[in-house]
Amino acid sequence: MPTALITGITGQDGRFLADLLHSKGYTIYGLMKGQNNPKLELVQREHPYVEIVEGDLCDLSSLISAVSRVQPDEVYNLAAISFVAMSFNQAELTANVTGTGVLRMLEAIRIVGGSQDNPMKFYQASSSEMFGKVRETPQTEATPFYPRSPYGCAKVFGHDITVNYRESYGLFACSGILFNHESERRGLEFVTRKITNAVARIKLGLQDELVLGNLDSKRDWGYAGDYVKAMWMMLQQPEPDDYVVATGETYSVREFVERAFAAAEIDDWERYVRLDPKFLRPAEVDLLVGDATKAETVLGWKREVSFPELVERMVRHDLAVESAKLS
Ligand code: NDP
Ligand code: GDR
Repeated sequence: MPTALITGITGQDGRFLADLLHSKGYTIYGLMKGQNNPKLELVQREHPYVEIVEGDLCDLSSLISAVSRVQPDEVYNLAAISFVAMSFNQAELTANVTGTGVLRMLEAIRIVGGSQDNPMKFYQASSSEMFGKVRETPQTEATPFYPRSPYGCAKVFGHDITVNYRESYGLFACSGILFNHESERRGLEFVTRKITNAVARIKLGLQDELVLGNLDSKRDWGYAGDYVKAMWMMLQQPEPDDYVVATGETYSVREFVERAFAAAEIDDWERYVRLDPKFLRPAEVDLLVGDATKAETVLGWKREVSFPELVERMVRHDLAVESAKLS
C-alpha cells in the first residue's frame, strides 16, 4: 500500500486526511514541529496509526531528512501559518512558513527524488484567499489572483512555485484551491468555531456575549471531511493539475451567527453579539464563492454536507463538549 507524508498533521485538515488515508490502507507519517508539541498527545490518541517525524517548514535539512526517511509516494503539504488575522501582525513569519515553506518542501522532494516509475506526488494546500478582492464571480481556476493579506500573498507564492516545479522539473505537483472548510475540529480562532463554541457556552450559561468583527463578509463554507477527499483524488489522476474546491454557495458571517444561535434554540441572538473593531482586518476579503465544476467533472468530487448541516453539526458538538466539562 502507498505511503503518505502529511505536513500540518496537528491541524484540522491533517487529521481528517489522516483518517481518510488510513481507511484506504495507507502507511501514514505526520510531520510535527517543536520540541514538545502540545498537540502530540491528541494526534497519538485519536490517530494512533500515524507515525510522527520531526521537521519544520522553515528548516530545509529537516524536510530532506523526513522525505528521505519516509520515502513517501504522496506528500500532502498542509502545514502553514493559516490564520489570516495573525498574518498581518507576523507577516515575515507567514511569508517564511506559508510561502517559502512550500519551496523548501518541493526542494526536499526534488533533491531526494522518487524513482522514474514511482515519482513522489505532491499536493499543495492553496486557498481561495488568493482571489482576495475578487476579479470575477464565481471564482474558477482561471480567475486572476488579488490577495488582500500577507497570508494571501504567501499562498500565491506557494501556488505559483508549485506550478513552476511541475513545469520545470516534471514533478507530479497539484495545487488544490480550497475555499473555507470547517468542522468540529476547526481551531477556536476561526470565526465559525468561535461562533459555535460561544453559542454553546451562552446556551449553558457559561458566557454572556460573543464579540466579533465584520459580520458582512461572505464566505463559501464547506465541510472539511468532504474537502480532504478532493486532495486525495487530485493525486490519483493520470496528470497533475490544479482544482478549485468549493460549494458554489455563499453566506455572510451574520447568517452563520443567526443559524448557529437558531441551532441552539436561541431566537434573540442580537442581544448576545457585540462588535469590536479590534477584530477588523486592515484589508478584508468581502466575498468568496467558488465554481468547482472542474473538480466535479474531472475528479468526480462532490460535497456531501450542506451549510445548514455544517452549522448544526458544529453547534451540537460544542454543546456536547461544553456540557461534558460541567459534569
Ligand atoms: P490549521 O491551522 O488547523 O493547521 C496548520 C498546521 O500547520 C498545524 O498542524 C501546524 O502545526 C502546522 N505548522 C505551522 N507552522 C509550521 C511549521 N513551521 N512547520 C511545520 N508545521 C507547521 O490549518 P487547516 O488544517 O485548516 O488548513 C490546512 C492547510 O490548508 C493550510 O495550509 C491552510 O492555509 C490551507 N487552507 C485551509 C482552508 C480552510 O478553510 N481550513 C482553506 C484553504 C486553504 P502546529 O499545530 O504544531 O502549529
Ligand atoms: P478566513 O477565516 O479569513 O476566511 O480564512 P476566518 O474564519 O478567520 O474569517 C472569516 C471571516 O469572518 C470575519 N470575522 C472574524 N474572523 C475571526 N477569525 N474572528 C472574528 O471575531 C471575526 N469577526 C468577523 C473575518 O473578518 C473574515 O471576513 C480561512 C483560513 O482557514 C485560511 O487559512 C483559509 O485559506 C481561508 O479560510 C480560505
